[in-house]
Amino acid sequence: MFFLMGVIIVSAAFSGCAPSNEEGDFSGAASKVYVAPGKYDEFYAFMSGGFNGQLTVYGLPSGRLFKIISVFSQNPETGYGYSEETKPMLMTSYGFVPWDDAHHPELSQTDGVPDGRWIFINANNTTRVARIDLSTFETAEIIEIPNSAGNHGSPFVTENTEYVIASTRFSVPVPNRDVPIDSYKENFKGTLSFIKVDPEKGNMEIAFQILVPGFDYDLAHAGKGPSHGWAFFTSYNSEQANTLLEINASQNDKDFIAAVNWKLAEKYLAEGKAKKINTEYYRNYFDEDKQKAFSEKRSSVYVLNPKDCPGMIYYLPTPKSPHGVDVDPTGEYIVAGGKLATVIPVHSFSKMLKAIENKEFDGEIDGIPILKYDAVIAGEVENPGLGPLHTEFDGKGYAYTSAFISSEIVKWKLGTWEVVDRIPTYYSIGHLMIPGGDSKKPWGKYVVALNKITKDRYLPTGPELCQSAQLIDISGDKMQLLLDFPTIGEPHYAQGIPAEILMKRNKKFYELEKNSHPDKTASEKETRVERKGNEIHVYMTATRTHFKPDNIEGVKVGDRVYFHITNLEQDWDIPHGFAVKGLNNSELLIMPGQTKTIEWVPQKEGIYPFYCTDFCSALHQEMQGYVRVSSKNSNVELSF
Ligand code: RUQ
Repeated sequence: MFFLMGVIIVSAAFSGCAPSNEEGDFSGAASKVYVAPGKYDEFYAFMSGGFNGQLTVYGLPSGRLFKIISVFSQNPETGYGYSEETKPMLMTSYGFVPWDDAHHPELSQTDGVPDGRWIFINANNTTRVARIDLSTFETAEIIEIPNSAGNHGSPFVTENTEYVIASTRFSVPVPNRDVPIDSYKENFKGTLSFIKVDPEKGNMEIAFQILVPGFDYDLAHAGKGPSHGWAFFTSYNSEQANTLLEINASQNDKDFIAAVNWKLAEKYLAEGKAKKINTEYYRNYFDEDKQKAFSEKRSSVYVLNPKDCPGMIYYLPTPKSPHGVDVDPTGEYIVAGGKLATVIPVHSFSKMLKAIENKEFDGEIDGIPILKYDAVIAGEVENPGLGPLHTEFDGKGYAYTSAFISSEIVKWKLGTWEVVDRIPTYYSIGHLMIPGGDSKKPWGKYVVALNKITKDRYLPTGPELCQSAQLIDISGDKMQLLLDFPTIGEPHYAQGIPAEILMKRNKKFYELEKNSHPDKTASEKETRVERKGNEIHVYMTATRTHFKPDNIEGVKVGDRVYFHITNLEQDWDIPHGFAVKGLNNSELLIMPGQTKTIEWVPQKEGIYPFYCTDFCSALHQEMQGYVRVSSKNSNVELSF
């Protein structure tokens, strides 16, 4: 969350909003969100985990939480980031970074419509983008973004997921180096990154970056339909201040949306116009055949400079520190959230093309022409509430904008720009989400308000309260509040998709036969324990209702013990867990057909029980065993 309005946030939360005990009309609301036992929700919703670093999966309209997908943070519930198979996922050029601040999930699209193959999410702090496979709901890949700091305007997709786009919130020296901070204006630069996505496998590579003046590039969205081939990025701090941004970065009347013609950028790249910059970053991926993650180091990236690439990028002047930028389903309107502005400016893509043709410029910055505001503006929404941030669309000609300071959603009509309805939110809404609401084909039945401040909405839980979302029915003329539900971590953006699209793709288990993990144990006959110097490798199987082997002797204090456990089950919903007394990092959770490894270094002699941590059958409580640990110089033989 931006800190610019810290002062206003507090006052809004205390006084600006209606109290939550105000009478509301909730008639019929209960039956609209009630999903009878055994029935399914209509939509999946994916919510950013914020500073929790993960991605959460909810059902709509019930607001029930189904899963926390481990992405950027270690998760002891599943062993993610602790098991040897998943640790490489969290490698970066700064070493092992097992936490992040995840903001914006974005579904992959085909023809501008969410297709349910993958979902991407950004890491804001240690600049990364993850891709989650929606057949397994597991993180398949994480790529680090070089020459970036505060990977906030990310990871939005182009119409056919050709690219995931990303921008730097903080400008920094490119390449990064030791310079005085007050040399900001001369040394600090922004980058706009284009990450190529393999159309079949989804693998990501940084195709190129565009070097831009040192503003703060905040958010982004790609064009669609007529604007396919373009991408739009908001920026603030065109003053290029490096201190006290709340005063110094809000002086200019207008900041900018950067409009990038990425098809032309591709052409310049092919013509060799890009410079290769040396910089280190990682691409990590989970190989489903080997059931193991791998890290690959990259050492350079291609960077295009607008000065060498005429026509590749333009600035659209946009009032007062814009935050969100959203493109309507037709691809014609580019809506900015001017967070300190008194109107919502809407730019026209077709007017923009004309203005470029007619060279209606108002100067330039570092080779980037600035288009005239009047030449590109389609309209301004008046009286949009205070602090407009983000806009989603219902596919029926209406737009819904979150107003952070006045805590409300404002519904307005595309083309006439008139406000037709508004509804308070509790409190301080940031993003909002309509399933498919940033695509060509919104499923415009609900909008979810993602609120920053909870205050008195729930039973109090000490100073720290849960984060919160609200479900609002938008099927009629008037919006109707249906449900409040808590979220895990600060909810930034979210995505939604009809459940039936994802249910068709769902994988029930991993096929044991396809598992080519080097430490797989294919059957109970192959189970064994091996010593290699002071390493002990336990090749163990798990199946209802026992581990094999279940009695291990001959381990010595200080040995590095690796439990490589293969779950032999081939059935849905039968994971096995594993924990041994004194194991000080995490348990393991092993899906059917998977192999997982955990390292354990016993410190004291004695008997150490182990057991299955995830209920699996009537004899779950019998699924256990013992390790005998002897002193360093004992002569107990290895046996199992
Ligand atoms: S940001 S509001 Cu990433 Cu708008 Cu949270």
